[in-house]
Amino acid sequence: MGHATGITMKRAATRALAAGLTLAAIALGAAGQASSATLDTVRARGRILCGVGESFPGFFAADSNGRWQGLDVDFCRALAAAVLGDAEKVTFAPATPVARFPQLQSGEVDLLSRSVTWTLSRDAALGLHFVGVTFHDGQGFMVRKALGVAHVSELRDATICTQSGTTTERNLADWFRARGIGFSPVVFETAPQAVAAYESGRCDAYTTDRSTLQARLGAMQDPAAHVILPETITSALNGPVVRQGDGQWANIVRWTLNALIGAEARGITSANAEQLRATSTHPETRRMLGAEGGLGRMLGLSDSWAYEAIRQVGNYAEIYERNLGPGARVQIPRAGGPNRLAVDGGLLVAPAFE
Ligand SMILES: N[C@@H](CCC(=O)N[C@@H](CS)C(=O)NCC(=O)O)C(=O)O
Repeated sequence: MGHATGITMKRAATRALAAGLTLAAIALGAAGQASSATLDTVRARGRILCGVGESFPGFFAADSNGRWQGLDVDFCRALAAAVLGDAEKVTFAPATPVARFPQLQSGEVDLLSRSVTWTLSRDAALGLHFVGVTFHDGQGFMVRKALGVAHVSELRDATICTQSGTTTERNLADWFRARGIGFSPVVFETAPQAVAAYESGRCDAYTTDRSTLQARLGAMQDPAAHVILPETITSALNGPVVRQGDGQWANIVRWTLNALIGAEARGITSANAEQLRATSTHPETRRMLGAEGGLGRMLGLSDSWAYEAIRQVGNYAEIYERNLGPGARVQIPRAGGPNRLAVDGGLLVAPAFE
């Protein structure tokens, strides 16, 4: 009896503590929301400013009508739908890889969404904050077939074109140094300069993320004259970046990405989101679509934030297929690669919507 009472008392104490923590969390949440400088700025401006690169078809590139297209571009449209209720309320601001971090640090843009590789020094020492992974990539090499090279290790004393201010430049040096293989880097600020130099024969090889190699190969004068070597020398986790110190904005960007991936996992699409919001009985689907749970308010947004992102722009699979699937200008098959849901053998997974 005394024992049972002890347990009951402990339970009561635990409940009281939990209630206290919940209240503290709500108070903190409210304070956090009040201090999101970026969200306040975005709301006052009525638009999101999205930092992209100059041109990388499939990820970020203006089409013949001047409209930006790509996986990274669509992520910013989804964010605009989540935050402002309208996927079109976003302005794209291009910059070179060297200029992109100052562009974000100075407040010129609200985030970067442009194949930025997540590294410790960028995350910890540049005042930046990586929020997730939109595309799992890896560094590769392209050579002219006539060079007769089948592996990266055969590029001894080769001249290799790459871009400055990138992880690619650093990884290239690390990989060759670790193996005691000599080479000459030829570094350019923009991708078109690096590709043009390689194509004109100034370099024996061109190295960057494999997705870029694939995108550039299709646009070369004679694609059949070049080959992408089989080795991937490092993995590259690419995703959106915000400024450090605005936790609420980081959460909004992170959970918008989680919503796109989570929607694919739950079978929620742009076509069925409206119907599922009205009729689904699945608790997580209902919370994700704002039919119950108040999750949007916890982020400082409307409860229909994820619903608007999915309805207006689509889930991760729809965004991927639109920009990189069959029929797209650049095609990177999802099958067999890392950019599939974990349940399908890939690396994409979303935390719980609860
Ligand atoms: N992911 C690597 C490489 C980034 C990179 O080289 N990006 C190029 C190729 S996608 C780029 O932004 N090109 C467009 C431009 O130069 O404007 C990094 O974060 O450093």
